[in-house]
Amino acid sequence: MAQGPDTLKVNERFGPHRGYASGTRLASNIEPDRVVNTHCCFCGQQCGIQLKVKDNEVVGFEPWYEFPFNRGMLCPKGVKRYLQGSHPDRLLHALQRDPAAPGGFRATEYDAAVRVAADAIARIQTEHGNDAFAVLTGASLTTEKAYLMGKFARVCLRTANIDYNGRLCMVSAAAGNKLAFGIDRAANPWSDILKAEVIWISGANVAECAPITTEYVWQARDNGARIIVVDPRITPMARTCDLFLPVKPGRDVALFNGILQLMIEHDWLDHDFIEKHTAGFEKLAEHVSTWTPARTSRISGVPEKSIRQAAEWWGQAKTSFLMHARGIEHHSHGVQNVLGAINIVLASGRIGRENCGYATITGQGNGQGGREHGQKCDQLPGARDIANPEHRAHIAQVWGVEPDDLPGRGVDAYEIIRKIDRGEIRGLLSICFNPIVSLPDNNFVRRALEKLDFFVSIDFFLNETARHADIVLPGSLHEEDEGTVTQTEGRVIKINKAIDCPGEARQDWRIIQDIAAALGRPHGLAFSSPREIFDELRVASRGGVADYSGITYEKIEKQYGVFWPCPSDDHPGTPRLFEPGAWNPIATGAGPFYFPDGRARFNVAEYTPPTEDVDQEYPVILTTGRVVSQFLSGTQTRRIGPLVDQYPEPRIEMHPQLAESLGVQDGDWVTAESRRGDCTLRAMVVTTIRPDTVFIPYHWPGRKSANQLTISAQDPISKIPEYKVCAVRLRKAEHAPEYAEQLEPQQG
Ligand SMILES: Nc1nc2c(c(=O)[nH]1)N[C@H]1C(S)=C(S)[C@@H](COP(=O)(O)OP(=O)(O)OC[C@H]3O[C@@H](n4cnc5c(=O)[nH]c(N)nc54)[C@H](O)[C@@H]3O)O[C@H]1N2
Ligand SMILES: Nc1nc2c(c(=O)[nH]1)N[C@H]1C(S)=C(S)[C@@H](COP(=O)(O)OP(=O)(O)OC[C@H]3O[C@@H](n4cnc5c(=O)[nH]c(N)nc54)[C@H](O)[C@@H]3O)O[C@H]1N2
Ligand code: SF4
Ligand SMILES: [Mo]
Repeated sequence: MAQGPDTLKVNERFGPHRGYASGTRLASNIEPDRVVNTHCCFCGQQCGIQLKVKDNEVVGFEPWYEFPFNRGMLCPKGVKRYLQGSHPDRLLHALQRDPAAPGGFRATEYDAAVRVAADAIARIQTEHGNDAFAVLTGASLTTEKAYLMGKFARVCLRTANIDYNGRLCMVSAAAGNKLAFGIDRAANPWSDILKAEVIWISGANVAECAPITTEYVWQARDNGARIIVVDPRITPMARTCDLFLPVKPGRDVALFNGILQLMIEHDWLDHDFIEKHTAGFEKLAEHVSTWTPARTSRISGVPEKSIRQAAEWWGQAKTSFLMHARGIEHHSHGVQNVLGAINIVLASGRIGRENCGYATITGQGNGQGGREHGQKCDQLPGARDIANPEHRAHIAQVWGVEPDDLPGRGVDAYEIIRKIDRGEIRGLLSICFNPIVSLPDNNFVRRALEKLDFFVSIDFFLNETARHADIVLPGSLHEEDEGTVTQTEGRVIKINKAIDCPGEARQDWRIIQDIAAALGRPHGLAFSSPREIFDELRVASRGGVADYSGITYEKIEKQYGVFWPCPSDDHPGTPRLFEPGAWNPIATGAGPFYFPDGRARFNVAEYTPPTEDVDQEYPVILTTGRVVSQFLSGTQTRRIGPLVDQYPEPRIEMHPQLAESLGVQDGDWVTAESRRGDCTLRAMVVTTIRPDTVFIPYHWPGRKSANQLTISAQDPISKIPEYKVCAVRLRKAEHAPEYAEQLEPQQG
C-alpha cells in the first residue's frame, strides 16, 4: 500500500470559508419541503431533532419537543450538525489511489472499485488465510449495520479479526458491568436522576460531553440534590457542584475503596440488600480494610476531609445516582475503576429502584447498541459470547451455517494494528473508524498501516486514515439511511432517512453487500432494507441478554423508543433494570441480577499505578479528552465552520504554578514530549486543573494530535487503551512550530 499525504489540502479550494460548511449557503428560514423526525448524529445522548429538507438537501433543523429525553434541547454540535452534508469534501465517488493524481487519488467507477476490493480480499485470504484480512468498524453505525458487519466478517470473510472503535470507548464499562451485574446497560432511565438526593459523577465532563445530562443534574440540584464531582480538572459541572474531589489521574479505584472502607466503618450499608441480592461482600470488605482515609488520600491526591465528606453524604443518602465516563475507564486498570464504582453502589443497596441508579454515560451515538450485536472480536448478536457453544449454535442456525464454520475469538482493535505491523494481517477493511487520529501512539499506527498489502475504507469524508487506503468507497451520512441506535439510557430509537445519498455514494450496508456479492459469497447478505436486517437481528438476539426480539420500528415510533430487554411483542420494554419481577432469562425468578442465582457480584477492585507513572525524566501527567464543540477524531466537526471558530486549535491546559515553573504564559508555544513523540501547542493557563497534570483535547490530526504522545498500554480485561495517563515533560518552545499556520483561528 502506498503512503498517503497526511494533510491533504482539499479545503484550500473552497472560497472564503476555506471549505468549512459555514451556513452561508443555507438560510435557516428556507421553507422546507419536509421535516423529518430523527436524532443527532453525534454523541450517545442521541437527542431528538427535526431536520428540514428541501430538494434532497438538509437545510436546517427544528427542535423536536416531544422526544422525551432532550425535549427540544440541543448542544452546539447538534445545532450545527445539519451543515456537514453540504460540505465540499463530501465523497461523491469511489476513489482509487493514484500517486500521480492531485491529492493522491483519482475518482473511479463504483463497481470497478468494489471489484478491486473483492479481488484483493480473495487474493490475500487465499495466500495468507482468512484471518489475514481484518475488519475495523464503528459505534457511530446503526445497530443494523453493526450487526451486518459482524455477520459479514464471520459468514462472508470467515475472519476472526473484526473489532470496533468502541474498544477505545465503552469496553471497560461493559466488562465491569458484566462482571458485577451480568448485563451491560445503564441500570436506570435518566428520569431517576431527577429525585436523587446525591449525584456522584466520576471522570465525566458532563456539561461538554453529555450536555443534555447537565439539565437532569441541575433539575436534581433544584430538587435539593448534592452533587459530588471527581475529576483532575474543575470541569464546568464541577464549578457548580457541592463537593469536588480533585483526583490524581489513574487513582480512582483507591478513592472508591477508601469510600467503601468508611461506609463499612460507619455502618452506612444496606445489610438487607447485601445479604439477599449480592455475593462476595466479605472478601471485598477485607480487601478495603487497608484503605484508610490517610492511605486513600495519599494515593488519590484527594484531601482526607473531602473523602470523609463524600463518604458521609454518599453513605447516608436515601436515594442516589452514580455515573461515570471515560475519565475512570480509559486506564490500564479501567475495569478495576468501574468495579470500584459499582461496589459503592451495591453496598448502598441503591439500585433497581426509583431514584436509585447507576450508569456509565455512553460515548458514541450508538455506543450502546454498537456493543451488543456482534462487531466486537469476542461477541455474537444479543450480547452473546463467541466462545460459548450454545451461543454459537443459536447464531449459526439463524445465519444458516454450521457452528464449526463460525470463526472463534479474534483480537482487539489495537492488536489488529500490531498484527498488521508484524505482517500477520495483510489486508484491512475499515468503516466508521479513524485510527490514525484516535489510537494511542499513533506514529506507530501510521507506520503499521503503511505495511498493508491492501486497505479499503468506507466513509463519507476522506479521513486521515482513509488517506492511506488503496480504495475508498463513498458511504452514507446519518441522514441518508434509516435504522436504529440505542442511546445512553438503553432506549432503542429510530434514525429516519431524510435524503438520498448524493452522487455515487451508497448506504453503507449496500456497499458491504456489494463486496460480498463481488466475492461470490452473498450467502445471508442480500437484505433489501435496514428493516429486513433489523427483523433478522430481532430473531438472532432472542434469548440473549440483549434481547431485542419484541422491538419493532412501529413500537419505537409509538413509544418514543423502547428500552431493551424487550422479549416479546406485548412487552413494553425495560426502562429500569433489576426491579423485582422484571424479565430475566438468566436468573429465571431467582433474583434481579443476570446470574443464575440472581445475585450481583462484589468484585475486589485492585489498585495498581498507571503503566507509565511520572518520574524525574518525564515529571508531568498528561491526560486527554474532549471539548464541547469538537467530536472524536474531528472528521466531521472540523469541517463545520462555527464549531471550528468555537475552539480552533488544541491547547495544552496547565495550572499557573506549572506554567510559572516553565516560564510560560497563556498563549505561549509549549512542547510536550513523551517517550513516544512530541507536540508543540499553545499553552492555556487555567486554575481549574491539578498542578501536576496537563490536559490536551485529542480531536486534531498530524502534528497537532495528542495521540502522538499517548501510550498503547491496555487494560488486561477490556483492552481499552490508557488515554487518561502517561508521563510527559514540557518546555517553552523557542519558536512557533512549522505547522503553526494550520493552528491559527480560521478567518471567515
Ligand atoms: N463535545 C463532545 N462530546 C462528546 C464526544 C466528543 O468528542 N466531543 N465524544 C463522545 C464520546 S465517544 C465519549 S467516549 C464521551 C466521553 O465523555 P467524557 O468521558 O465525559 O469525556 P473525556 O473528556 O474523555 O473525559 C472526561 C473527564 O475525565 C477527566 N479525567 C482524566 N483522567 C481522569 C482520572 O484518572 N480520573 C477521573 N475521575 N477523571 C479523569 C478529564 O479531566 C475529563 O474532564 O463523550 C461523548 N460526547
Ligand atoms: N487521546 C485520546 N484518544 C482517544 C480518546 C481520548 O479520550 N483521548 N477517546 C477515544 C474514544 S472514547 C473514541 S469513541 C474514539 C473515536 O475514534 P474514531 O472512531 O476513530 O473517531 P471518529 O471521528 O468517530 O471516526 C469515525 C469515522 O467514521 C466516519 N463515520 C461516522 N459515521 C459514519 C457512518 O454512519 N458511516 C460511515 N461509513 N462512516 C461514518 C467519520 O466520518 C469518521 O471518519 O477515539 C478514542 N481516542
Ligand atoms: S452532540 Fe450529543 S448532546 Fe449534542 S445535540 Fe448531539 S446528541 Fe445531543
Ligand atoms: Mo468514545
